[in-house]
Amino acid sequence: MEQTLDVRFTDVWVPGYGQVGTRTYNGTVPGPTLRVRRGDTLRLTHINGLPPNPPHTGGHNTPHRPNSLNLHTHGMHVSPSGRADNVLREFAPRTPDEAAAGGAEPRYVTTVQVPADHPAGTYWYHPHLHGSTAEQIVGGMAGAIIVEGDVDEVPEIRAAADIVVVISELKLRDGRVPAFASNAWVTAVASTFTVNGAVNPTLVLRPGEVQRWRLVAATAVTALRLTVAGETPRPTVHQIAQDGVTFAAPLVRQEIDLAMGNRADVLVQAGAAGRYALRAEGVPVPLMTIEVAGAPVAPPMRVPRSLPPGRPLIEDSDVTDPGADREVVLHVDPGVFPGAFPNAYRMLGTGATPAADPHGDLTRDPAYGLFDPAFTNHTLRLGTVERWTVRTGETVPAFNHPFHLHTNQFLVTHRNGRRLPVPVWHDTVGLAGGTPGESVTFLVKYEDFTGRTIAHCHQLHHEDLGMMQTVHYIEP
Ligand SMILES: [Cu+2]
Repeated sequence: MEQTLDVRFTDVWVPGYGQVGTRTYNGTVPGPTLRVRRGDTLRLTHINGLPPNPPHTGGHNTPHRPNSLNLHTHGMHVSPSGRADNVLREFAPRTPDEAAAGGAEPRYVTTVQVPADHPAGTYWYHPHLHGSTAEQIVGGMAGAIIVEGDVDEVPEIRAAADIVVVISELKLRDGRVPAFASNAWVTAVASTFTVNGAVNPTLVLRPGEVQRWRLVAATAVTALRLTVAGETPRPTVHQIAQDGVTFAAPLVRQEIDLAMGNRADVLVQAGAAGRYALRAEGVPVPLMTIEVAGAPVAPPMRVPRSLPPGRPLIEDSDVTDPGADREVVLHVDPGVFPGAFPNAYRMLGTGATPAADPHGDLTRDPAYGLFDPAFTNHTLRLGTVERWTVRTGETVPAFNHPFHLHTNQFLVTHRNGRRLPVPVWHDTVGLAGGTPGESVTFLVKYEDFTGRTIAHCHQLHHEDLGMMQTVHYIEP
């Protein structure tokens, strides 16, 4: 599968909002949906038509190079090295001299080999260059990746309309994304939520119809608790996959929690005619209006009883090195640094980036627990199964630090120390604050791909400000 992704500032019409001038893939928000089959090669050519980067004088854990990018195939189990899903590359724009001389806009080739046994499901892509990720994603740079395969052949699913629902969270002021110039940016600039590039579009189902929605939380800042609102009988939501991995059977859900970066595939079963809304808790405007109208489908469409599971489960007894339990804490220390970015966004616990001066005041140490690309926080040996516990150090309940590990999906077995009735595969998992903040425990097997990549908070401005670690997958 081949696709050119032309990145430049574009004027985009956002229905329900108006004209927006922003960085786009191919002139649209969201970018094009990429469909691949298991075993295919995804060949992407990025053209960076953005202007030269402004000079940067702040530290490396403050926003910088807003017009450089790269590519992340979020959630996919593919190589993080070379010209594949390598978020340590930089796709720079022209330099000021090159732009002044009218030189060609640079092109960058990415080749992602999708394994033949890759779980079929819903993934997404976005730029992931440290220092510029948040500003680019809140401008709408994101798109869905669909990996086609076995689950699509289930008769009830094959019969359902396949609808990609990309939820974007745009940070706009007067139709522009203000530069990420201070911590206040996140709260001072209101979020505008769009579905497939429109504010509150309408989706129509017929009574008795079942549609498959691929919900993508292409958001940077806000965790979404989704519900279908309206008079009963409301359409029924059956979740069939989380983060691209199909369940063993559909699960009826009253609400769907999507932290930033999560996906959920759902089968939506429409009953009586009526108007309903897909709502996110705390967001005043519906994300989408759902209209059930027209001639009933006869006989009513069905939801399958069982599904081909996307990945086999792993067990606690598979943990190969019981001494290798990792515990990671995502924690913000406010008011540490001078200037516009006073907060220290840290990852503490196992593998934390060490302090420059271990005898100094750790809370004032700009190295301690912050991202350092030259330091390896976690060395992870292929073939081993490990257990991680990740928790948040936040006391404010609304404050969410979603944890995202690149390259290997992980099986969440516990939340807040309690075993889940059914463990769930994730690549990103939300951690709400509170007293105490939430924790999750997961099992992960490092498989197939060596290389250096990252684990980080998917509240993406936190990542740009240092809430990120390096992981190094190595040969057994
Ligand atoms: Cu965070």
